[in-house]
Amino acid sequence: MNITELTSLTGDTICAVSTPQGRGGIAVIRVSGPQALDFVEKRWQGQPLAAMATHTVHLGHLTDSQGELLDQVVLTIYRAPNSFTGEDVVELACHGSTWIQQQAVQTLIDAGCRHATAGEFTRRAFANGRMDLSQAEAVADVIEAQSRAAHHVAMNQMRGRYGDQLKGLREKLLHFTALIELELDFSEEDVTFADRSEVTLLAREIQALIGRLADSYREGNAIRNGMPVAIVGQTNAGKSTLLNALLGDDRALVSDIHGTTRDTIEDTVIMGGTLFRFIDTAGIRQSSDTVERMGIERTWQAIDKASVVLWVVDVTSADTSMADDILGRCDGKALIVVLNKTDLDDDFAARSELNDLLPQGTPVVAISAKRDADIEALRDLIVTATTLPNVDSNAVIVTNARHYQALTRARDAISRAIDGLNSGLSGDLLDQDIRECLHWLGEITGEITTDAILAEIFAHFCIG
Ligand SMILES: Nc1nc2c(ncn2[C@@H]2O[C@H](COP(=O)(O)OP(=O)(O)OP(=O)(O)O)[C@@H](O)[C@H]2O)c(=O)[nH]1
Ligand SMILES: [Mg+2]
Repeated sequence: MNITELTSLTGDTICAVSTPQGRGGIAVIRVSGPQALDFVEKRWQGQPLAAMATHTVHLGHLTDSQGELLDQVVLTIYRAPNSFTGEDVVELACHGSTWIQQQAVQTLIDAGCRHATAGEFTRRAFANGRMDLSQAEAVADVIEAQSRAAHHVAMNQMRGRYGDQLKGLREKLLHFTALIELELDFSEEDVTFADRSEVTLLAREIQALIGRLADSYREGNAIRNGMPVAIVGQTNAGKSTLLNALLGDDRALVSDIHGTTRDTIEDTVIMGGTLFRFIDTAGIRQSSDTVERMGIERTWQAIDKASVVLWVVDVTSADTSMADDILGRCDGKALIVVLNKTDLDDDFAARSELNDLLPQGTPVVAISAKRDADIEALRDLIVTATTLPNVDSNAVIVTNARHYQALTRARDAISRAIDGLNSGLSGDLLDQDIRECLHWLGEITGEITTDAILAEIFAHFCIG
């Protein structure tokens, strides 16, 4: 389905409560569509809507279909095309009782509106060219953002910086195809494009730009879903107790039985303005139990995916035999050694042979997870050990898994084109790779998309 067909779907007028579900001081009901003004007029007592200028605010009353007064409301009018959806939009701010909200929506439906589906307002904004698909998706991210960093990245995307970069890439690719086609035009005369170096240079530039965007996803994912911090160590070291202490919640089961945690347990918390995702793991030990071994395999995977690794060592039974295995997996990650149960032995750090095993400069912190002692010091270490992306710069950071997938495919396609250039592949075959690259970039901004993809994207919106 293309955009023109989509637009024809937007013929009716929709309404929905746009503020969160439940009771509140006020609630806002949004109406959008070609008959928004007519339908609201039927239930409105106040200055006629037809006489209102766009972007103005009016006090009046909303009635039910019998003409009974429902509420005093504040009406804001946005005339097409200068509205969020690009259609005529009316927003009614009423008192936020759940009954008023229900009745107000009901009376608008009786007047001719249809109840909006999830994401429909934003989908219309996209269909009417008010924003590209990446911006529409950013609307959901802005609503979902739980930290300053996530908010900043989503705002950047919603304001279109990302779309601009993709547009720039698209233009470069089109220039590339033009150069290749020029070569094709001359192919009958058996002349190859005199100098392919210009084309190769351009292809490399495109590859680097796509690569930078794709690579930013690791950071982007951490910003959006939480910086992953794996809590690992031998069984009974106090990992689950530590998870609970960091979360301030009894999230994981704790017991003195070795091997209590079998599967990874995750939860998020904001520290220093950043969202962290703590992952408690199955304790590492030799085990003949199949299920426990599966759990320990997940522990290693959790380390691989983590940005920060907390290696919890029980000072009363410190076993350093796993040091090599753990250290060997921590390349490029922030490792913090957490000496736990110091309430039972507070002298361990001084006489520990662990110090010789650790790479120089590895931060070591002594705590008691059970007594909640020195957890704050550990929190500080985690925050400082994490290299947070500089979100204040305006660099575009990819946070969306769908975009990452499309970028990876676009990168594969441009890499194939570069290989083809190096091996003297004919122009028409190069052209295919470039068109594929264009296709994947177009999927991100929504120039190329299917109705199924759109339905999937917008279904994840709350009403909005
Ligand atoms: N004295 C003391 N005991 C602790 C401390 N932290 C944890 N414990 C105890 O150590 C035992 C094991 O704690 P868990 O948090 O279940 O240990 P774990 O590392 O998650 O163990 P597995 O899930 O089996 O790998 C429990 O009895 C805890 O109460 C501490 O700081 N001091
Ligand atoms: Mg545990």
